[in-house]
Amino acid sequence: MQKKNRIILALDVTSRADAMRIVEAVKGYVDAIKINWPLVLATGPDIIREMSRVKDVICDFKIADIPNTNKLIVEQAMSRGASAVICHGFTGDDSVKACVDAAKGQVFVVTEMSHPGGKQFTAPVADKLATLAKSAGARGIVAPATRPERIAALRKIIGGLEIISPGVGAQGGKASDAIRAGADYIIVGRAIYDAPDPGGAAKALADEVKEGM
Ligand code: 3DU
Repeated sequence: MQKKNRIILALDVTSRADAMRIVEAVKGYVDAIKINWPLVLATGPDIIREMSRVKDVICDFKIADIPNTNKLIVEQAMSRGASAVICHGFTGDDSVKACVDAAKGQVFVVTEMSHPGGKQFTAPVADKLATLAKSAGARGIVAPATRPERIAALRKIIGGLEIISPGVGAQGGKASDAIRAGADYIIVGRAIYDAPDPGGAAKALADEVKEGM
């Protein structure tokens, strides 16, 4: 994925027509498309291939199972054109390594989650999850734009790994704060796809990202 606008679109819509319309409007302002269960369950797994023809696709399946099941899930995503996947780390190093092997390293591990409940169970172990991501050979981590100070702290643990950061807009985080704290990319869903003018909203965020650089 080309690091240009530093925005990953979270395409959490549930119709193919909406997905196509939004991607057409914003493709000049985002570097990748993140696909989660709502879109895949609504339209079928071939949407991964279809979107991958427009932009790099990250499959955010929050994979969290035993190593063999993780491997099977990752193989299905990658064979349909995904460039990377997102997995949980609380399942342990063998499960994360199974994802890393199956995705040839193209894995982001969830650390502290961005929503309020993320403080309950994920925040206390986030540093350990970041350490695990590094030792397992992952490409990067997912860290909260709603708590930029945590992005900065996790950056110190992972060094040069990538940070992709959800929580901008609808969850209250600011794009420029997340980038300034050390995020490589912000992940944005509703603030783009629910906007009356998704293209304009994505452009405004791209401008704001530049402010944070
Ligand atoms: O809040 P938004 O609409 O901008 O969407 C955020 C996306 O990022 C959404 O797909 C969600 O599943 C994902 N995500 C988080 O919001 C928080 C995390 O800690 C990890 C992923």
